[in-house]
Amino acid sequence: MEKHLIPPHGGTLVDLMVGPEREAELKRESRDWPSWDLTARQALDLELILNGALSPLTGYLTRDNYESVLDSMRLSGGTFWPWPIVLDVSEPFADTVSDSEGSAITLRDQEGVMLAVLSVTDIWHPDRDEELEKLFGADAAGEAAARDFAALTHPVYLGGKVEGVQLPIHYDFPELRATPRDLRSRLGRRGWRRTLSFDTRSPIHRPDLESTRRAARRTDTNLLLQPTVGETAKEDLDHYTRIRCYKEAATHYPHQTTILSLLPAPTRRAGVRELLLQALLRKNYGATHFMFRPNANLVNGEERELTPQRHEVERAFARYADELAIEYTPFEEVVYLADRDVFVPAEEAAGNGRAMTLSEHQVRNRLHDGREIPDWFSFPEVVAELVKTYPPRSKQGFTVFFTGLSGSGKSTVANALFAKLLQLGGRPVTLLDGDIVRKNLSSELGFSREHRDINILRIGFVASEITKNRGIAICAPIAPYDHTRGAVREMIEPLGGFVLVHVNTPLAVCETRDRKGLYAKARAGIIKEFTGISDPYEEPEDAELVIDTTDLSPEEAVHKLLLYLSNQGYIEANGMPAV
Ligand code: PPS
Repeated sequence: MEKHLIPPHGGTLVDLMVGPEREAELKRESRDWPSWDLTARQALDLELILNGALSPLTGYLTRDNYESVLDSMRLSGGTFWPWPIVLDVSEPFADTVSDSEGSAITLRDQEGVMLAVLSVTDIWHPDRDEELEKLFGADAAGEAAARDFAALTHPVYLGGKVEGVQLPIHYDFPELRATPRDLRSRLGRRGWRRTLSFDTRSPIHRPDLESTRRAARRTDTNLLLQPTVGETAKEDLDHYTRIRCYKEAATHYPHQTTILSLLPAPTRRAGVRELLLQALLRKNYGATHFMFRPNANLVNGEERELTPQRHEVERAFARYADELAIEYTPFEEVVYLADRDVFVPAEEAAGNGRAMTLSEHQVRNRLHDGREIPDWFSFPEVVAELVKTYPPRSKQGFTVFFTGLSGSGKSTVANALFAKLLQLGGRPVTLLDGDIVRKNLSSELGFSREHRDINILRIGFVASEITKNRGIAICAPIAPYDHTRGAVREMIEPLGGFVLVHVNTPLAVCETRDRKGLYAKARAGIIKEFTGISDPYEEPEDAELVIDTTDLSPEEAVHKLLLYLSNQGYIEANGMPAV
């Protein structure tokens, strides 16, 4: 161990990976043990336990340690420890584990690969209300985070020592995933005695580069860009894009002054306690200083600060300064002064009307609308990565979802739209017509409410995959139920566009057309549960477009649709065919 580096928490860097002999023994013995498949969040915790990032823990907290941590942020032996690391499991699983001495379980990843063995010494039901209050506090932000945490956490806790067989596998960016041991030896080789670990959940743009370089100068440290890449919230940038952005941004720091290394940790939005834990993790990786970029998230369309107030953080870090040993370094926001082409601390620029900055949300909006990200704000390579992930609407995927009675003209208009969109070119187009789907994807289904729902959700799933991958899906089932159409909308909207088209040709017209002779059969009672005759059709109230084909030709209907898509930015207006 490099002597001049900061000592790990508790004095020794734990390594829980076993040698080949013990591994073979554990694999043999584990055949009769219950297996727990770790959730993504649990796999992150386990990785940090196994690789020593959670030193001095040698497994999951026992019950007395858990209670002590909850009450006083200390392990029962007195070591400072802010957050309870326990394994949460379901009731039925807990029933299969006996709490007698020596009962062991196998911990596996989602694919069933054996990662570790837990020798269970404690099994208990936590008092959830008490736990949430102590961990998350009582303010509104804490409350929302606590709800999410509770929803993701199983009701029974297990504690005991862990032996590692295999570190969780990451196929992406392995070169950026140093263990605490690896990173410490790297810092040692470079002779870095003072290292500032910087955490951020958003991409690094020019102001962040400026802030971090200033902070490193202020604290006389070298810079470790150590973003947390664990699970992400729904509204976050996916971690592949984030990491590609970090790699690009890292090249803009002066050579040899900065290291980029990922921290595979879950994010619980749990305020000060979580930040204290984050600091300990980073200390175990060899950092002497810890800085994070305050995190704002969109809550009901408004940007809301999620990290606790600066004075609260400072107070907590000051209180435990000796035991933490790693120092807290506040993040100083900078703003851009265009007339001088410089960044200055936001405080210095107070009152200067020309000071410029962009929030994460504003960046996202600009990308969404296909507007430019200015050069003063970011690096071209980082912007290029973001544009790949947040293409403007004209390059996003979308779904046009027709709904309406049998014979209303859905299929005809859908087919005409299909042809026009192919003629326009640029994106792959898939037509999921009701009949085609029922012949292939849903061939075993009938027309009960349950079967219709399964059918529509299948169509929705396929359309969502197409939309996600930037294609165009055109669906044309009857889809008679509002609730199910809503579920499809929810599936697709986060991935691209969703346009619900109600083809509301009146029943009488559909029945008169009766191309397939089905209405006659339905009236005669030969076909049961026929939509509009003996089965309900719930008219949509949320359709983006309503068309009635009684007096509208397919060409006219398609023109209406193309106009809508072009106004919304999904297709380029100049490609619009003339009527
Ligand atoms: S649903 O409700 O969305 O699952 O229906 P969908 O998959 O679009 O299938 C509708 C086509 O199936 C034929 N058909 C029936 N429709 C409604 N009710 C009953 N009971 C029924 N039995 C058969 C009918 O031809 C529909 O085709 P379209 O193209 O809509 O006329």
